[in-house]
Amino acid sequence: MEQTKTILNPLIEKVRAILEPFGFKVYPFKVGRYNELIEEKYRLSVPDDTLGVLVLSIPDMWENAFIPFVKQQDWDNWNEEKNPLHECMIHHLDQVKQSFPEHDVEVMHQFEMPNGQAKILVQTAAHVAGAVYYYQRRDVTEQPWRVDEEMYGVSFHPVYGRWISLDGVFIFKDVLCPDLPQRAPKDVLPDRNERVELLEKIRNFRVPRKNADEHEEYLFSDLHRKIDIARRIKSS
Ligand code: B12
Repeated sequence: MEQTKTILNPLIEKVRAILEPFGFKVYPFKVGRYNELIEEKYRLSVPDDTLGVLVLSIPDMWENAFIPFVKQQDWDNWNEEKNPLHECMIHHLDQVKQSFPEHDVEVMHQFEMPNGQAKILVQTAAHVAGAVYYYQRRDVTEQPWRVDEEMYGVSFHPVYGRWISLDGVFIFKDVLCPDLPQRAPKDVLPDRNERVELLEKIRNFRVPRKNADEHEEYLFSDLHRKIDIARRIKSS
């Protein structure tokens, strides 16, 4: 195991240099801080001081990563069971893994659901990494909802609001980061009523740019239509 004081900054900078040009952002965190918040069944079986790196994408990812990826694919032979955006994520996150042959890196994608259970809870990971505040029911005082009403939490980015995707996490299994400072995420909605509104109806909120229309159309389409959209992009 390597202590990270000397290697942590260059390591994170290297991950940034690989991913940021494509519209991704990366944030380190200590896995123990993630594990201590969540139920046992979601915990990652690594020592508490293990280095995790959260990856999220901002709207630029569509033009910088997805469209170029789509243009490179052979759509006549596309496997119709594969989600093009997921394949794009696999491609880019694998580039990072391959750039660290000296380390034991596990890539966990947000869409991985072995046995129907998310492998990684990216909203909690993004919160402990200080990247994005994860607003949950528990963050609202005097809750206006029934106890049995399901309210999903929302990660709300200080700049892009909801126009982000929390894509996954790298676990550097052989890198310990006992001295990594914990950064609190920016609480951009300290007001109770704003939190209620966010959880009830995710809104646009002072954002510099939203997802492209085609990006949104993609996200809200079934797989068949997603592949059609990718084919349309390729031929445009
Ligand atoms: C399964 C899933 C769904 C399911 C169920 C949703 C759910 N939240 O359970 C369904 C299909 C309904 C769904 C729908 C959508 N989803 Co969804 N979904 C997921 C997925 C893959 C796993 C979520 C999960 O299983 N959570 C399990 C539950 C138990 O986790 P939890 O509620 O957060 O509870 C934990 C925390 O409370 C934590 N905890 C406890 N105490 C504390 C204290 C603190 C301080 C903290 C931080 C945490 C914490 O412990 C709990 C676990 O033990 C995630 C990606 C991922 N891998 O995380 C995306 C994800 C949550 N979905 C996302 C999106 C965008 C959507 C949709 C808008 C998609 C769409 N196009 O329609 C809809 C919106 C639904 C809605 N009304 O909000 C985004 C949310 C982004 C964001 N800004 O928050 C995610 C993160 C995917 C992504 N790429 O970014 N989704």
